[in-house]
Amino acid sequence: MNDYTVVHEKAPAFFDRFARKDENQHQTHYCPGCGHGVVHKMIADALTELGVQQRTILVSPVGCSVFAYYYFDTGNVQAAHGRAPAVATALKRSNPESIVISYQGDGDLAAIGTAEIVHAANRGENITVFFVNNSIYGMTGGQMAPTTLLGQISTTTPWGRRPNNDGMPIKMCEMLSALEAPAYIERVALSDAKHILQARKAVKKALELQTQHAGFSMVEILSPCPTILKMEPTVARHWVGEVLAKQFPLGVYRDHRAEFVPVDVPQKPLAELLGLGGEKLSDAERQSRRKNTQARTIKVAGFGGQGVLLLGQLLAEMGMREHMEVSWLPSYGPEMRSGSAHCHVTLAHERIGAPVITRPEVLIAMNEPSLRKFGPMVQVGGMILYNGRELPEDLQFEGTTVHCIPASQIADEIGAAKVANVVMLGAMLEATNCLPLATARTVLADMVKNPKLSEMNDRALDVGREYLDQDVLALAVAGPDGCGE
Ligand SMILES: Cc1ncc(C[n+]2csc(CCOP(=O)(O)OP(=O)(O)O)c2C)c(N)n1
Repeated sequence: MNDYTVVHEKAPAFFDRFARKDENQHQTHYCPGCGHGVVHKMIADALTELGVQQRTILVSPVGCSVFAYYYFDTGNVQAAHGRAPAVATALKRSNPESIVISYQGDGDLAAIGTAEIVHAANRGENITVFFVNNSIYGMTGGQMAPTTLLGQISTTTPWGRRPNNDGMPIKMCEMLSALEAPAYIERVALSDAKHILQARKAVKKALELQTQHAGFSMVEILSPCPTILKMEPTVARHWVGEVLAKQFPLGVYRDHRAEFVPVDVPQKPLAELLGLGGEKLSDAERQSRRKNTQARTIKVAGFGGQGVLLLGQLLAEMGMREHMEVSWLPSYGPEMRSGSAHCHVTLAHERIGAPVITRPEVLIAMNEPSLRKFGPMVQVGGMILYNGRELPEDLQFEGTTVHCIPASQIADEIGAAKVANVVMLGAMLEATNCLPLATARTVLADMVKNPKLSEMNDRALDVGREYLDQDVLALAVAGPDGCGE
């Protein structure tokens, strides 16, 4: 009698139904005999066996790998060509408990994405990479890949790959195992049942190591691509074992499980590393500090040279010192000066999901083009602080409080045009109460070393606040849609 049961069922980690047009629903995206489906099944089974499906995020970049998100009932992120290890790094670092998989083809990983994979491996990122090496660019119709064999014909090597023209096939396992950080690297092949079982084990082991915080793991899977190689599926499978595996020897290239590379050591908070108010706060202290601050999404916009990006940095710095979660995302043209520039600043009490702000609560518009461009994006109930005496006649922002502060003019009177951003900072702090004034003073003093400028900044901060106060009074008379004056 058998002591095992054969179960025919869909792997639980797959969706019940994959998204295809109804007339194609009977078949997957993959060609008959393609290795991707086999690798999918191995990963899906391993996720179930390890009980990690619910916390798994799969990154599928460009190539036939991209179809993976139609099948895996996990978190799915699509990455640009070659960038999956970088995206996986961000996902893992921001969600350390997640299990992050980078699922890549050979064109993706070993050509356009060479830098990303090398550096992710070198940093010992605690992610798992499944590298499906079918020796060719499959999705785009058979161009040469870095792993194409010598003499192998492809659409870009019609006479066969020649070393003097096309270089030698790149062996990624060998190359990455020259680095110190990776924990586990193995090459397997989908050539026959025995090797497929070996591949299953390797896939599971790589994922298991990630659950143990062991560091970077990668399994290279030599895989058939019958359509592009123009072979019958069974012939393609044999070719993988008899030809491809000769060039890319199977085996374990790195296994640090026993030594347990300590790449996941707890890190100090950034503020502490930078020597910025890095005191440890208890939850209660943090809670009470929150009373001094308010979460805000802020966009600062103007032209290069107006201190737009610096103003964003000052705000982020202040938030950090107040133990807030902060992000600062700059955006500027290639010009050094006078091009448009803006930045997104999030001051939050919770972890920040994404630094991009599409609908800011507060806009600091340092010039008219920025006001015109970003003013309409401000949230209803939000606030615009405009560097100008009054709004241009044709502009109105319904449901938004607008304060006009002639910051550039005030800055000139103080003695330096460049403190206009600090005038706006003073006004903004007064209008929103999002950060304590004392913190602004300390940050300015720490960041601006020139004593004369420092004095002017202090003055600018105060004048900005005072101007805003008058403006609020005037607003109470004029109504919320215009600038008070
Ligand atoms: C930036 C960029 N360059 C080129 C392409 C075109 N492109 C799509 S798939 C692919 C090759 C993928 O080959 P591989 O990673 O080996 O995956 P396979 O399809 O063989 O599984 C290329 C070059 C693209 N989508 N994006």
